[in-house]
Amino acid sequence: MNTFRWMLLTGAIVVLVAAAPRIRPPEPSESVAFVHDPLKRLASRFDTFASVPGDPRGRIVYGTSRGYLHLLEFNGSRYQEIWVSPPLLSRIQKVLVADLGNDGTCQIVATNTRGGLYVYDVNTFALLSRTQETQFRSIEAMTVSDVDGDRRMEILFLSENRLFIFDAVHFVEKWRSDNLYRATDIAVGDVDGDGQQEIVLSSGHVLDAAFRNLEWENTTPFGEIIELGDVDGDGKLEVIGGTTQATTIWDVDERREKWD
Ligand SMILES: [Ca+2]
Ligand SMILES: [Ca+2]
Ligand SMILES: [Ca+2]
Repeated sequence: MNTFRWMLLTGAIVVLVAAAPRIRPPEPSESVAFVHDPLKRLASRFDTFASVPGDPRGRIVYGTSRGYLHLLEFNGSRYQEIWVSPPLLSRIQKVLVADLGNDGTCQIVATNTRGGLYVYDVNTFALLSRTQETQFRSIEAMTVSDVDGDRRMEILFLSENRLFIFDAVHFVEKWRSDNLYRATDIAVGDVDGDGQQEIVLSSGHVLDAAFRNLEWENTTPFGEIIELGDVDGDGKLEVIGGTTQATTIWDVDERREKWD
């Protein structure tokens, strides 16, 4: 092959390569998101996984059947464990991370099967609060929400069917229900669109969040698990109840199951 032909051939190859559609390598943020997602997904699948809200370090907390809390941090390419709690004596059944005091720092709230409720600082890992050994025998459901409107969170939980509200910052009992509710899940939100929060129990009970009087009792439980969401876009939250594999939706303001 003479030099001229050789130049033509290499020139053609260069043109062809340049013209070929390129497979764009993933941007760094895309690959981060890709690695993040499987673990973030765990938080939506398991009550025992929770991500630290708005955390640039992508931290995730989870609790295990062996009774430990683990905190993972994303280092840019993978998760690394940066903390393990002391043994919390029994199976961890629920983990939440929230800014309880509305001061910009988050806390871990976890419950175990022996009625233990623990609050840890997510930055220093200090144990901030815990229930005493014999204080509660079980905790069936737990959430955090500001139910009295002072911008700081309360911890709401059901123990042996009684609803308790604890001040999350000072960890003192603010209220307990006289009534018993056979509920396995709890959520807080304005489900009737009147601008006031309600406490919704999976047992089918809807309580005013501030005064805790019963606003509505459904004829059947909402389900094993409940979540609140505006699924019809009318600006009001519906109660979505059922199991992980069965969904029913209630319009609380209309006090009926939502029909398709
Ligand atoms: Ca509050
Ligand atoms: Ca309301
Ligand atoms: Ca709605």
